[in-house]
Formats: sequence, structure tokens, C-alpha cells
Amino acid sequence: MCNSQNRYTYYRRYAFSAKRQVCIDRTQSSPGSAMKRNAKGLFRFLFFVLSKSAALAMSISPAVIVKPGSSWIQAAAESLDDHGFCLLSSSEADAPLIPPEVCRASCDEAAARLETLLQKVERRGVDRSDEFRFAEIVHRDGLRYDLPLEWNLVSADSASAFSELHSAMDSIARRVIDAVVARRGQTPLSTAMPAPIAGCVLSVPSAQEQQWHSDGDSEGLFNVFAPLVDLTTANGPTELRPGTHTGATSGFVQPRQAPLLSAGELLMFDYRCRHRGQANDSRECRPVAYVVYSTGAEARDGNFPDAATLAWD
Ligand SMILES: O=C(O)CCC(=O)C(=O)O
Repeated sequence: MCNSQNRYTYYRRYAFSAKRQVCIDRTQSSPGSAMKRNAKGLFRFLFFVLSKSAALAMSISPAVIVKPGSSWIQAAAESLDDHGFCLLSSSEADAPLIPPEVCRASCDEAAARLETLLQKVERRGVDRSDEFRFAEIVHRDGLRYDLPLEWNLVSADSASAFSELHSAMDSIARRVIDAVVARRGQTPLSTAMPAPIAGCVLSVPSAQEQQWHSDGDSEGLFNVFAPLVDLTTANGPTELRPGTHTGATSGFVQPRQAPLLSAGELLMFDYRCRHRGQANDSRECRPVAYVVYSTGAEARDGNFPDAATLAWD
């Protein structure tokens, strides 16, 4: 389940391990001087206090999970604008943002499409573990496959589960982006704007950790990620560096965050925000559907530049 607890485990672990260390040391008869012991104790105490402060700072970070309610779109927009990302969830009482059956069907469709494409790739004499780039599938960063998908609202391909998924994502994301744009005093998204770019990244078991990167440096581009399975520390959730969308490299650096979203929840982040997919150490594939919105800037689709097609195979 996605809750604030999960996100702060890392910091709590540090706090508690510092505490445990102090207890262990008390049971040992150290030959060192009392002064040395006191200095060590002081250091550990400071470390414990600082770790606690870090946990507290995390727990009051405004980049919180936003749930439907009054002014939730505004809250999401503020987090996205100020911190470079926001998390959207539904409260227990509400219907999920994306129905579980839509996530399941999209997950199955993505997995089937991946397998079909990998078989085509292999018929070209390319191993599925090699790095490769085709118009329909890119393999990068060690077992992370990126499948571009049609924006199904445009093609109205109702046979695809992604049609419903995109429509659910769009109904929320567009409002949040409009609120960010309004905050920045810019023109709202029009319904006539070019279709967003859509796709699905599947990191299969043993997928490696990515390098930190941003997807571009232009303002006005936003990623929306919809994990199709629950994210766990084992299956490698996306990790973000809050605040890096502004290009600020000095001053207080906010702690990195790897939100453990449940399937059907959304992560929205500024294209410029530094992030990476973590390693998938689980036994299951971790598919994340994504949509890229632009409020004017051109999305640099460097992943699929003039790549050869597998369409005729
Ligand atoms: O796998 C992820 O969580 C992030 C993917 C990503 O950033 C990428 O493929 O460039």
C-alpha cells in the first residue's frame, strides 16, 4: 500500500540503527579512554538527532500524496511546480483513480506486446538482452524495455485497455497541468493541442538501476507515470530528486524520494526533474505506463529517432 510510512523507512532505519548501535556499545567493555567514548557517544547522539530531523523533514515535505478532496488539484499543482513532482492517490472511501481491472488489463496487454516484439527482435538476429532501438521497442539500461503506444484517445482504439487507462490518466493530469500553467501565468492547455506521447516502460526481473537523468531541459513538459502493479522496494520504484527541475544546484538539497505507489495511483513530474528507475530485484516484471504532456515545448523524443520498424516482420 502507498502510505507515507513506506517513503520514510529509509530514514527511520538510519535513526534506529544509530540508536541500536548506542545500546550495543553500552554492553561492551571498551579499553578506550572515557573522553574517546564520550566523543563517540556525542557523535552518535548528533547522528541520531540529525537522522530524526531528516525523517521529520521528509514527513513534512509538501510533496505529499494528494487525494481527491477540496482543492486537491491545486495542491498537486503546487507540489509539481515547487518540488518538481506530485503523487496522486485516492482515499479509502473514493473509487480508485484508475480501476484495478484497467490496470490489470493494461498490464497483460503490455506484457503480451513485449513478448511479441521481443520475438520479432530475435527473428532479426538480435538477442533480447542486447541494447537495441526499433520504432516499436527500445531496450536500454539493462533489461528496461520502452514500448511507445498510440495515444488511444486519438485513435479511439477501444479494443485496447490503454484506451481506458489513458482516458483516466488524462482526466486528472490535464487539470493538474492546467493549474500549474495558471500558476505560472501562462495559457492553459487547449483540447486541440497535439496528442501527448504515450508508452509503457517494462523493467523485467534483474533490470539494472538507471543513471540519474532528466528527460529534457525545456519548461512546459510533464511526465505522468501510472504503475500497473504495486511498487515495492524490490521491484525498483522510480526515484526522484525533488527540486532539480529548476536547475538549482546549490543550497539545501531535498532528500531523494522513491514513492511506493500502488497500481492505479499516479506520479506526475516535471520533465526536467532528475530521476532514475531503480533495479528490479523481484521476480515480477514492473510495467509503468507513461504519458508526456507539452504546454508548448517540443518533447525531445530521443528514444525513437528514425529507428527501423519491425512492422513488416
Ligand atoms: O523505470 C523507471 O521508473 C523510470 C524510467 C525512465 O526514467 C526511463 O526509462 O528513462
